[in-house]
Amino acid sequence: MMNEDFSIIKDLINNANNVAILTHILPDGDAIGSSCALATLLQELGKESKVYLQAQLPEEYHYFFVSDLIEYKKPENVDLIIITDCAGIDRVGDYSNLIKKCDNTLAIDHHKTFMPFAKHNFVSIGSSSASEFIYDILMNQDFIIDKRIAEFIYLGILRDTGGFMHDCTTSHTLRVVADLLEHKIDAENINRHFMMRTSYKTTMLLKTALNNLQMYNLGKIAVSFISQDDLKKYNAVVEDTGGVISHILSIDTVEVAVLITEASPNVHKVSIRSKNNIDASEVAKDFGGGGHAKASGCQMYGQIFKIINALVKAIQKRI
Ligand SMILES: [Mn+2]
Repeated sequence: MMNEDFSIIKDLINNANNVAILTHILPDGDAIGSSCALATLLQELGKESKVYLQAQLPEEYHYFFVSDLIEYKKPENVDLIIITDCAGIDRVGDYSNLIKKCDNTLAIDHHKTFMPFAKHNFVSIGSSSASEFIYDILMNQDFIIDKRIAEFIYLGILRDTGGFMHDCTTSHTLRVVADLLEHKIDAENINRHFMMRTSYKTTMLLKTALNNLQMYNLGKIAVSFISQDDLKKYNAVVEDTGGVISHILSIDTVEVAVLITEASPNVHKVSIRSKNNIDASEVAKDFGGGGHAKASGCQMYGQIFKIINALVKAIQKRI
């Protein structure tokens, strides 16, 4: 069933004693925020409830004290499973088989691509985040939201809206945020910790990328690279380059930014970002990759100068 009355959700919660909360693998801020908000609410209602993760909680979320909410063992004897921020069952990972076995399952999501997989499925594609949608459900059903729950919901909205900058940020989103601020949440510190914090490794990789920056077509195309040696020098991995390409794209003249990272010797991970007219996914497709119009990627092999040449040509023919 899809998008029944929200009162079904209240009934499911009231009738449950032990509730497992699941979210997507490689959880992001919305996954952690929405699932921890629900686990907190359920515990406050006197239920047994945990968020069951399949891998260690990423370090940055240690900002919140969540040891009472997170469990790494497999859920047992649960009578309700709630799955947040998962567009499909394939996003659930190893615990997806539990959903098939459990009688009461409830999916709450906000993705356009949502495919129903639980007994009860609620999706709101107009919501910025699963966290925003959960706030609306909780308010609609007169659940009590305290400061702790409000901070988790704020985290989810903050991250999925890119700090209220992405176009999923609606007037309603900001009204929800206004309500959350009424709970005296520590928005300033959450903003600083989750939006304005970079590791030393990433900062050094940014320095490297800026040193290696090359501009083409009167500054419309910017290309940079990070070698295996650079990664080793800072004891970094490809994932540590996160955020570097957005710095390059932020340069005023730049229409297309490319960052090439040598993931292993002569194997290069290429990230392409575009501001306006040039379709980054088309460029990536030329080299067997793909993605979206504004963000795409591909993998390329061989010498760095040849790769740069090929990529610049592929972008120039689209300018
Ligand atoms: Mn989300």
